[in-house]
Amino acid sequence: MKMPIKKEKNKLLTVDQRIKRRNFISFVTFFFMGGLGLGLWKWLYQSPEETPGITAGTRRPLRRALNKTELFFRNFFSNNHLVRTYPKSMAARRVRVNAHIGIENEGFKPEEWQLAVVRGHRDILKISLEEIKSLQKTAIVYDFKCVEGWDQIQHWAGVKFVDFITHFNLQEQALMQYVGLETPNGKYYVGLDMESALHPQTLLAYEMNDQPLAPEHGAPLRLIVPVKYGIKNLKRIGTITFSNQRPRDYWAEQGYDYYSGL
Ligand SMILES: Nc1nc2c(c(=O)[nH]1)N[C@H]1C(S)=C(S)[C@@H](COP(=O)(O)O)O[C@H]1N2
Ligand SMILES: [Mo]
Repeated sequence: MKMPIKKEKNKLLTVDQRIKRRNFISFVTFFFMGGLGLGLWKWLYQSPEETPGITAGTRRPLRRALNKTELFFRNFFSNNHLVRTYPKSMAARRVRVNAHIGIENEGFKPEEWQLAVVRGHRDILKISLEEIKSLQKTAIVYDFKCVEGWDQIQHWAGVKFVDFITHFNLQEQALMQYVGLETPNGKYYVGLDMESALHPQTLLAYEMNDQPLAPEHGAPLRLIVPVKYGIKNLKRIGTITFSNQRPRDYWAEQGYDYYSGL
């Protein structure tokens, strides 16, 4: 009769040992993972900040990861991809107005406005709205998306950016990597990769719903770049520049993604 009891005892012991072993493994794993996490955190925060300038300050490894994902998506969504368009009847009649940075009306005279295109050092081309309107007009009805979380189907018309480049002989400038656009007072500014600027759906728009642009929508001329979020769609363009370095970008300076593609 002794044997079964002993067996029973052994079994109990084994269960107990098992629990101990599990506990041990759990704790070791817990401390190891915790230590690893802490180590990574320390590594990140002891690594140098990225080169200051265009984008807001972050640690270099983080920016590197961001730039890699950006590159991946730029390769993935090539210029051949067109943004989905809609029939005109679906366009919103009451178009949302979102932000007014750089277009508050202190002293702005639309009738005196001219677009300044910086072709090179001390070489600025001035273009009137009439000249722009004399080029072939292109319209688009698409889903405008703002990073703040709203979207709306809107109808815009103007000249294709790529047609504008051809007409004003800016092909050489268009070989550069970036386009910079700024409001006349320089208070709002965006940088665009050249592929997106030359995308066949990108417009310099002067009409909305078949009417001249309202001031709050960026009269006399605004950018419509359907492959980007709203933040890049600069209202009231004053100056256009070309460069191989990223032009300054208002929201990228605040930490938003520089590319801001869809
Ligand atoms: N000059 C200027 N352009 C701007 C902005 C701005 O504040 N100032 N806001 C941008 C943002 S965040 C969005 S969503 C769109 C909104 O355009 P809408 O007011 O015509 O809807 O304009 C973009 N262009
Ligand atoms: Mo926006």
